[in-house]
Amino acid sequence: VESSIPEHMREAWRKYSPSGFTTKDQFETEIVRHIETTLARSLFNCDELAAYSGTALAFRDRLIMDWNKTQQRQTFADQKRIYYLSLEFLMGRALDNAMLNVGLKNVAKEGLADLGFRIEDVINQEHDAALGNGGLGRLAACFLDSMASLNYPAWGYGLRYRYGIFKQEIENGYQVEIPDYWLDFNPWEFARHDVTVDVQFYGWVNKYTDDEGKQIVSWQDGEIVTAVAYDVPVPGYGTPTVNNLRLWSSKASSGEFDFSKFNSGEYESAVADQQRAETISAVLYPNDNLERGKELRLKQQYFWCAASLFDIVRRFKKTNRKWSEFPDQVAIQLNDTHPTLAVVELQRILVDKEGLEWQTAWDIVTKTFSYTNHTVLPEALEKWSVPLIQNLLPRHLQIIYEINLSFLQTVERRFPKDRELLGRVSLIEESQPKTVRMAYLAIVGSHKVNGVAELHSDLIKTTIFKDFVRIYGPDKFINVTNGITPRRWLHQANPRLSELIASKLGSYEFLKDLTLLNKLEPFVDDKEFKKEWAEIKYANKVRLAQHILKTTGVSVNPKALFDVQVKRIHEYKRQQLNVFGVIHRYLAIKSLSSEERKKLAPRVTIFGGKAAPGYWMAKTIIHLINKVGEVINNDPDVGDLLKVIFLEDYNVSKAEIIIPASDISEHISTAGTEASGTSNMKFVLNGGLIIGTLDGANIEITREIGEQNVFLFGNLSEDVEDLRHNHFYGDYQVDPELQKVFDLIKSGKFGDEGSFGALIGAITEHGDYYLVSDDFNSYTKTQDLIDETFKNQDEWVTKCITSVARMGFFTSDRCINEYADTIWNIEPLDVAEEKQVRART
Ligand code: GLS
Repeated sequence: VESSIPEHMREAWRKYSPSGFTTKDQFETEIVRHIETTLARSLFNCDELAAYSGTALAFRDRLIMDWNKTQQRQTFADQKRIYYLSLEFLMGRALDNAMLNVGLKNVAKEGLADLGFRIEDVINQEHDAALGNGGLGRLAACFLDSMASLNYPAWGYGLRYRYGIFKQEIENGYQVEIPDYWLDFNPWEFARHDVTVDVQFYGWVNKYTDDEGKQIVSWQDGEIVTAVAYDVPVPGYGTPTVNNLRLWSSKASSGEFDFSKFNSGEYESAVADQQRAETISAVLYPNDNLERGKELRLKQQYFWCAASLFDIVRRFKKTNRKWSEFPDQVAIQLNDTHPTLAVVELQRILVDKEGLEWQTAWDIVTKTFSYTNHTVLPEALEKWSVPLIQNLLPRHLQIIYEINLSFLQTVERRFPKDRELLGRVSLIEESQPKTVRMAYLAIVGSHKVNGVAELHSDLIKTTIFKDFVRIYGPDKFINVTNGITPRRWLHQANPRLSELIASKLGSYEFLKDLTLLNKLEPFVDDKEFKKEWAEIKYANKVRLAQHILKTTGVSVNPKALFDVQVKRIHEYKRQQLNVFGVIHRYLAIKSLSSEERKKLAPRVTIFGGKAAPGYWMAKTIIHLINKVGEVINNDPDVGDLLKVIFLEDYNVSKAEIIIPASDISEHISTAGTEASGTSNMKFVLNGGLIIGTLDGANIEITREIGEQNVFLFGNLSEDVEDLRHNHFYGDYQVDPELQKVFDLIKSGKFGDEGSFGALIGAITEHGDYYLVSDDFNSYTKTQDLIDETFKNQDEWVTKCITSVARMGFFTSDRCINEYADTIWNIEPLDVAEEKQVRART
């Protein structure tokens, strides 16, 4: 390619291509230039937001140079690429991450100081990129960070929602949702108005035989919506690799339809069409672990899958390879079932557009795709109504039926006459209306299926996907335990702890190889080290206490034990168990004399998390927490012994303040319901201990760090079924201590007896599906043990250090390497040469 360009042009290009700042002076030149020219501001009206914008633009320039080179390098290397399809990317803020990954945060800090700004204040100006709900979306963001840091040729594909997850406010104890319009100023994206894809909806299918006797299938009419690419640079840590996250935005097609309308005077309806098109990428659905089956959601899914597949196929075609080589060049990971239509779309492209034989095409498809399951909760498993698909995507429905037919024929051959099996595994559920079981379609269309923690991967094999293990054999189903990026979740969120660790280990190499943390273990008896460790935790707690005071008006004592539960509000995650435990503790305090109270360990219980706007029970739990807080925080008998805080609008940037400040965090889902959890890993990595059930990744965390360092409680997943059965058919009674808590709530102490009654009724009258009562005694006993253990600070700090030292396994780098080796079959790109060039300049 390069040789086709004349030497003098290349020379000029080389001479003038920017090299990017590395010194403080160069940084200041860049930031001032951006503030004065790009932003049209000056010394006299440069506020913190403008300083943020200038800094972001200066760093963006740097990233984009590396981004360009990375893309060229990957094109020349012509290796297999991984495409990560996710409807959610919960990225959080980008500036701090960019500064740390590029390695120029100190330069920026000093430069900003010269210009009169504190770097923390500047960083705090940034709006979170919140294109996700919770763990699933944040996992995708951690994966992008790891793929770039490990130099994998990887692309993320998602939707560019105009509104991310709503902003949560608490009014009179109730959650209120505020739209999250985040695109006013977003320096981290590049609009590619030249990279567009026309996506078709509705219409009808025309099948005929052409003059040569060939079957032709064409999807006709309907409406066209255009997808426009927006590219977000994803910098790796300590490497020149900057990968790409491509987000699609919808707009009305500029094709013939609109023009004819404009010309015939139908101005209004043409504008309405435009708005309808733009609605597709307008808003993120705010449900976590819940599926609702809305047409607009299906439109989002197809729009994004079709645009991404078109883009991937277009890139492959430029290499002039045979179709049979497609799976050697392309791996596509389905993040949950949300992108499953991509399977159908690739089959459609290969058969209808490229003219491949059905079976040849299907072999390519199944070698290309793999699928990650993130939940066993039945209410989260996607099932799309057949009539809905029929109307919106008529050709895709035909293809789904054909896939199903040939799949069922294979099953029939292997298991003749097992009619029930056929009914159970059919991609079509014979309900009213019929539905397509998307998880089954994803399994059939993939060569590997993985769960996200050991227990979860076992559970999917023995429960929801049992029949498929019989059909395909066990090797298709594997485990890849989740991980988190230590760059954001240690180095960025807890810089002082990261620095202390580096001082002991001799370098920051552990951020690239987290298993090096094990070299900390010998220091558990080092007094000076332990003292510093404890001081850092205390400083983090002071910072959180300030945040709590500022946002809630409640003053908390940073010397108290900070007990944190932050995650989406969901019955299965059991925030209700936590708040009932808090009331139990309150009753205990009230029953003591003031002398006895002095012996108690003071505690601050902190909650945070959003409830899906339509999830009434979850909202009621938030309301109860806030009302309980009002009573307890104002009861003079209690004082500092107990404070209850609900932090508004939990998101990625708040997590970065909250997690480093925790002594104990709660991961207390009913056993068998939380597929993995990832905040459990973040808390332990930041020197906090956890209380948890034997669920998800808690089990593996315990195995790694040792049972003596975890506060485990509650029933085991294998007993859940029997316990539930017993609620209805045994002589079952609610735990007596829990009953006292219920009595206090019902007395009206916290107001709103009506709705709180429903929370109680779910346990006392409707079978206690989440086993709150069964686990209550074990939970409160374990909390008492925590109080006792915390009193011995020396022992406590030993546990924390030991745990951090043993957390190496939970880096998302390990996780991505496992995906690369066992599922994607891709290799990282060699960047040694590029690093040398950089070192020389
Ligand atoms: C989730 C699970 O609920 C979490 O346990 C898991 O850690 C996460 C990432 O694998 O995926 N599934 C889901 O629908 N939302 C999640 O956070």
